[in-house]
Amino acid sequence: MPKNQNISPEEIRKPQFIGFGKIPVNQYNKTIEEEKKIYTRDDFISIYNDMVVIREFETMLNLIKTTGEYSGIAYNHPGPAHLSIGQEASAVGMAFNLDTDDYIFGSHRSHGEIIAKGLSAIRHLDEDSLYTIMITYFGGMTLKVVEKDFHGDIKKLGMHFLLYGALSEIFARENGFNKGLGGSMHAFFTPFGIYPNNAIVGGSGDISVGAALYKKINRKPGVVICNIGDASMGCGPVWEGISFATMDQYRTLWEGEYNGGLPLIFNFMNNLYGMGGQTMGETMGYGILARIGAGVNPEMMHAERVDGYNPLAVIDAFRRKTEILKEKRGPVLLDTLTYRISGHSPSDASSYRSKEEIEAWQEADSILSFGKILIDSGIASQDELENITGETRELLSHILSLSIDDNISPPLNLDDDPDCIGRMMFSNNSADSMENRQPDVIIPLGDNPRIRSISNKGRFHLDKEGKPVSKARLFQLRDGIFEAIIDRFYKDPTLAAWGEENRDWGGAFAVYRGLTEALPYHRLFNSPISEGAIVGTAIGYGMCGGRVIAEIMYCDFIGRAGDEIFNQLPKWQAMSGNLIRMPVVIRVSVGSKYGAQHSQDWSSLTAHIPGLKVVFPATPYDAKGLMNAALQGTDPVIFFESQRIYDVGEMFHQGGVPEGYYEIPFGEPDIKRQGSDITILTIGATLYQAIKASEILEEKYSISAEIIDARTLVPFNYKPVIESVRKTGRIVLTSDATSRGSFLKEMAQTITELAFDELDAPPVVVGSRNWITPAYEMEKYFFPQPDWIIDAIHEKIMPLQGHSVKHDFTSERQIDLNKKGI
Ligand SMILES: Cc1ncc(C[n+]2csc(CCOP(=O)(O)OP(=O)(O)O)c2C)c(N)n1
Ligand SMILES: [Mg+2]
Repeated sequence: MPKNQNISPEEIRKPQFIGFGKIPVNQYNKTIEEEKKIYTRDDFISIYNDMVVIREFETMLNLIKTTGEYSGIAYNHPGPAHLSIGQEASAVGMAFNLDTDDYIFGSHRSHGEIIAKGLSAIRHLDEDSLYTIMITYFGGMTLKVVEKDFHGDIKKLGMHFLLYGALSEIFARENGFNKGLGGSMHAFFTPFGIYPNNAIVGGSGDISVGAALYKKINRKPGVVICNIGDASMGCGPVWEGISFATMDQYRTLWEGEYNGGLPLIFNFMNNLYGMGGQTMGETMGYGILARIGAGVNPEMMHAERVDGYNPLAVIDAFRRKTEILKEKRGPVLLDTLTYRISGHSPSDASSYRSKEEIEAWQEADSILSFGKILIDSGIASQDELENITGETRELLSHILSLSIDDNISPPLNLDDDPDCIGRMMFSNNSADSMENRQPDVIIPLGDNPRIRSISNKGRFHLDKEGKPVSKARLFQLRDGIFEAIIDRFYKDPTLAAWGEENRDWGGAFAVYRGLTEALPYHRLFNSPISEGAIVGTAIGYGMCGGRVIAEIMYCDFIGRAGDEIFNQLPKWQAMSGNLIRMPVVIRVSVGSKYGAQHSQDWSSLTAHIPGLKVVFPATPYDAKGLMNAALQGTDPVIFFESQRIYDVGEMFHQGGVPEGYYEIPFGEPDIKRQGSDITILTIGATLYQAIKASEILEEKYSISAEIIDARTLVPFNYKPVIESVRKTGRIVLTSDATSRGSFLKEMAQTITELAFDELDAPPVVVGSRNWITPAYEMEKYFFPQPDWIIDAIHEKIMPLQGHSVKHDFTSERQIDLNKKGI
């Protein structure tokens, strides 16, 4: 059923004013006597202890970076260390009441948050669960180190484990929480609810929204906290994430228990600076960051500024705000005011702020002030607090010596296993579904109107008499993709899909027609026009354990999701030490007819990035089989679809497109036409131009061309291509991508290297021109045409008897065009 929310001109054109309510700023005013009724003595001591542990941990790192030693232990750490000395109260306050079902995401400056959340998780877990987590993590290799000669209880062991796992990660050791592949800016530990920290400023701004969606859509307990800096409020992914998280539809359209806001807090750790830029007074205009919430939705995102120099104020705010989330009234925006006493990094000379300012904040230091409150109110003695500091120093010296010992904590052994990082890029799993429960659907699969109409369609392009099937009766490429997707929606309860026109409209190019009738809102919904967040939320959803299909309407728009596609989606599996799974399929439609900003094939850009699987089917049979494989796997897949061929029928696979389930393995090119004189390797829709060229070559020049459809760009098995070249001695490569720097060039170079002795001529690339894509009327001058392929063969590979060229493919022209940059 399409939604029915009529927008009446009469109503909407009425005059009115928008009113804004008050946003609380530093309104916490409880006395310690009042707080004593809430917290036990142990709670107070824990809060103090956790702040001291963070402070000492980072002081140790600072000393190592600046003096090369800590407590007489020398070490050189060449990597980054963005310290949060001064910000401890905000981290401890944030984490204090969270348990392992609550997930935090962070930034480049998240050591403090990791430690605070880890210590809080240890406190919340029972001993058995804690020990199970530690003993099973990477087969217990991290635990083994801290367990040796350890005396104490499991909780204390947990603390050793946390600090050792985090520090070894920062020092790029295999025993680190992410096998040393995350490092200081990305370290995380999901069993404690510590999700990826992000070195890209604002990177968590949309990923965390996906995590909250995962919890909501799959009815998982817990909330999500997105810890990001004040300066990240200038970043696109943060704004897009906020838009995505505050869509009206969660309340207006999502039904039953799915109705209501996301369990998410955007927690801005507001230290008032973004490197050297002062966010209040210089680089931003919000004055008080919490103001931003006022404009976003009528609830003003329940925005509030809280004094992050007082841990009790922060705990109080988080307690109140998580209640709001539990009532499904989220998301929330918190402006947690704090100060970074340390430099941005240890090499920062703090030239952008005055000594007086730093000293004033040092004087107000949260650990000193909180310690004083504890002493003055009789909760702890000076000696007790000093003991905490002394014991922490001792513990950290011990942890440091374990982490830097090359025998105890070596880095990954790339000498013995040179491919180990490479292998961690992918999981290469096969999983019918990500969870075992009944999927939420509205109607039985057999009742679906699209399924019914498809059942009457011709699954091969010719009928039994060998006559072409009419377009209206033909099973098209878009039907192949649809069949694979709807099948998975009925198999995998976690599968959800979103994009700009996914519901009602039926997907921008009608691939999803029939899904709206089948699926409730929480499994298929329209997103804001936020390509970054469309992909970013899919990443967060995937890394938490859900399978997802996100749609980018035109390939040209992947630029808008650049960071998400290039920096986030491909990397988290490896940066987790291959523990995280990323069952995320990004469907990208490659346009035509719509000119320079809607008709570009950018598959090469994605194939260049390690960690993505890249697919580009050109036939209905391949489209269905490859989509099935994409949805069966748990790796990120960029699934390209050409708008030129959404309506083609199956011409190659005898028997047509099977009705049942089948997979086409990634990486295997397919011979679409047998031949003996020349090989033509195609990517995407150009297959059909190559077929026409091969028919002309046969008829006019008696040349038999073998056509290989790459089908997948990454991974790719070169063997069948080399086999073909061994037979033909010649190869042309063609696709709709502009030729300079394209994946065709990569393939041509690789084939030259692998089959040099088999080749009679160099591989020749026939791509699109290195221009803007012109209007439809001029497209034939831009995209490869059959006669281009023939001219290129004539001029570069073998003269064709009696052929006269129309297009200049000579070496001279190639040099000239390159010289001109076209
Ligand atoms: C997209 C991006 N741009 C620039 C940087 C370089 N950089 C690292 S931290 C930082 C400042 C971030 O400020 P804020 O978000 O307030 O966090 P803080 O460092 O204050 O904790 C910058 C500009 C980056 N890592 N990512
Ligand atoms: Mg900042």
